[in-house]
Amino acid sequence: MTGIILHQYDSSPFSEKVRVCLGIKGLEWQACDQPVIMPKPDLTPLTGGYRRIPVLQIGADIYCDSALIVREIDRRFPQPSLFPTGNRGVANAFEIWGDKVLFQSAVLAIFGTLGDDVDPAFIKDREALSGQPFNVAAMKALAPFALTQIKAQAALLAEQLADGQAFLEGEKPGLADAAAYYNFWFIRTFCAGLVDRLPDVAGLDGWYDRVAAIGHGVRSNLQPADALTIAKAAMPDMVDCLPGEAQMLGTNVMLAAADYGRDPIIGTFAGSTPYSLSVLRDDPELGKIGVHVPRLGYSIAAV
Ligand SMILES: N[C@@H](CCC(=O)N[C@@H](CS)C(=O)NCC(=O)O)C(=O)O
Repeated sequence: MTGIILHQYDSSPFSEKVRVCLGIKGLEWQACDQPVIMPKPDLTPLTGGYRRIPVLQIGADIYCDSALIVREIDRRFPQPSLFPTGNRGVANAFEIWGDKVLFQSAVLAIFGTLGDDVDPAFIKDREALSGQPFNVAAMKALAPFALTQIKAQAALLAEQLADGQAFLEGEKPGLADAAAYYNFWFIRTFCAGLVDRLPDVAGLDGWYDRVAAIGHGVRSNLQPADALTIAKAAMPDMVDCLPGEAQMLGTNVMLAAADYGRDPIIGTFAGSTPYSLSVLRDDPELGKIGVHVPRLGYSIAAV
């Protein structure tokens, strides 16, 4: 048993990135399905307020954000590596590009195409999440442009595959593949017909099929109530702390995503690495919970 619990929902693109990474490693894991919109009464007691998906739980440790989740999985289960050539910079850059640039175009193309078919409850929820209007008319107008951008991004990806290599970093799949792939998966899942295949972009369809064939490892399902029971019965792991931040240990801090879904996570500062920040929370029902966020894209403030 790996103890990996992924709080997710099947249609979530950032969860698909993690699921492919679990597939690359062939790991056993448990999917704990959470609602697509608020409220999420079985998730926020674990995170302390963070509502986004996916969230990784291992015992009483909670890892927020796919960027931290994939690195924590790679740390605990190093082989096969998500950085197959050891050139971490390449995968890091692919991931940031996939999560920001390509994802933004995918969102515009998908919701601009779905247009008036988008569920009003979903629109209301995502407006609260982003703090901005979910402007269907503007998305509709921008969808054709977004599609041209996706095709242009696909052509850049294809350049990387042009020498006939199977995956973006060579013969072995890694995080770079997962981070690029999930965007095309997102488009195909939600808008079949939009960019179903990309016959003009040599090599891309073959690469997509190879990544899809990796699968998701060995998945079983877990009920949310059981995930809470597991957290209650466990204690969080000890974490390291950067020497320059040791004076903050034990003080009350607030962590929050800086882009959207900024619900604060409040706890006592418990540690840090160059890539992550950790707090310890004392939940009235669950006891001690460690919550970890990436440093990149998250703020920390004293409370
Ligand atoms: N940077 C975050 C972004 C996560 C994100 O935006 N997830 C979407 C679902 S794929 C989400 O949380 N939507 C709102 C919700 O599910 O409540 C990550 O990589 O995990």
